[in-house]
Amino acid sequence: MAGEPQADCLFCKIVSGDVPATVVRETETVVAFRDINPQAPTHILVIPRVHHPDAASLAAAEPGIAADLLREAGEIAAAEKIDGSGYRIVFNTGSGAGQTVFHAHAHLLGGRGLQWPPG
Ligand code: D5M
Repeated sequence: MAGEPQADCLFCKIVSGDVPATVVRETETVVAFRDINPQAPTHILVIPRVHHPDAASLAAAEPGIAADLLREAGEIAAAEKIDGSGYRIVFNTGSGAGQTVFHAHAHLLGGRGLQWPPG
């Protein structure tokens, strides 16, 4: 069922604690942890506890949690002190855009210059 934990989902396992992660923030609705393959000095993934395959699906099903996720990303950016120089929030959606984990997640990237357009 939509939102329920999926046995084969890596990020559901991080939410449950079955897979370890370097968690930087947890709330009732979201968990944030450092990306295992960082693309910037600060690279944090912010995910909902509930399972939805991508950000748009999450927003359609649970808009309040999608808003929580964005607000927490901004608060983490401030806590990591990357808000002054600027940061990026990225939702890769679909394998053609580089999505490899099909549990909604925001990449929070900062701490270096960020090019536009992204690759
Ligand atoms: O982003 C999926 C991201 O998930 C990618 O940047 C690597 C990261 N990843 C994969 N496994 C882990 C673990 N175990 N801990 C932390 N980060 C992880 P996507 O947009 O789907 O390509």
